[in-house]
Amino acid sequence: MMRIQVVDSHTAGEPTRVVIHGAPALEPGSMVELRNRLQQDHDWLRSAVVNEPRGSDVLVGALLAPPVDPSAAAGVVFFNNVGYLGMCGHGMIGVVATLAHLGRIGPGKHRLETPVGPVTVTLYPDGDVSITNVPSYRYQAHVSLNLPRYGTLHGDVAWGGNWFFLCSDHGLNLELASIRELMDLTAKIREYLPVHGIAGENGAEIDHIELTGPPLAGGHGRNFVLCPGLAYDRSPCGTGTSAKLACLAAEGKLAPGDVWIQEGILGTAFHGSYQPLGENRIAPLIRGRAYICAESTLLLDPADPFRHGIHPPH
Ligand code: PYC
Repeated sequence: MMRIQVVDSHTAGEPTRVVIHGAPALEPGSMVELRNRLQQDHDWLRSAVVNEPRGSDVLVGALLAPPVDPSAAAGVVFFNNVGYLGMCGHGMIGVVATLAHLGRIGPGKHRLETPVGPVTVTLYPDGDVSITNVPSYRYQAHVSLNLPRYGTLHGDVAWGGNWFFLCSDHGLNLELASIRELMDLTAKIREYLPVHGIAGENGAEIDHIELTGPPLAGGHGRNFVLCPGLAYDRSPCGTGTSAKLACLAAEGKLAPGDVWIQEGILGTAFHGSYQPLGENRIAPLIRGRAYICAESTLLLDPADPFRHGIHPPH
């Protein structure tokens, strides 16, 4: 029987499962190298940890690894039901809460390495966590889409640690009652973009779709985010909030240091602000809170045909 120890948390409703023991030993390296090795040689770990029957499409996994720079608290590789994520905002808040729960870090500033660059985090004495995310930017503005049944829609392409298409003229209510329509439209946008050559910088695939709209719970804006494996983010999405901040900054709609309260589809919120970095880049600061909800041992029985998870078609 193979045993993998995990700690589960949720950040504003979105779950994170951190693998703390039992993963295959990987040769030390940068988080890009580790992610590539995991993907090439041990992708079963990703699927066993986050997919059914132990997980679900919505779960984001995180593997802790020794950092390249020994002064960093940890390295992290994030993954989901279909692959790997460069960065994950809610997941990073979950990782920090998990490291604190395990007694590996205390309140204060820490650095963590990710495949898309180092991230500085602050753990506050009350349990809140803020992340200074990787440099974020709007890459393209007001891109037109012509979607059958929906007509002409527009959106911005932005980087917030993952690639996002952010659309505000969708005409839908950003409420759970509209979840089927929200899923349908965002899945159609997701399909449309590569077919029509709409991509991030250097042709990068845009794998997160973010619908934005007015707040409903006292914040400044609300969003609905479709993730790469076609699950929707229950939280306001840390990298999606970073992409939104980059667009607000590019439009001159939010001044450096001013707070933007980003609601997600459940009505939970992240507090965002930014500092300009020049050349249209910003350093987003995202503040939120994760709650630890389980400490478990996953059992992988060699006789179990689903020990490496069920791979649904996506
Ligand atoms: O919080 O950045 C985020 C995120 C990405 C995918 C799911 N959550």
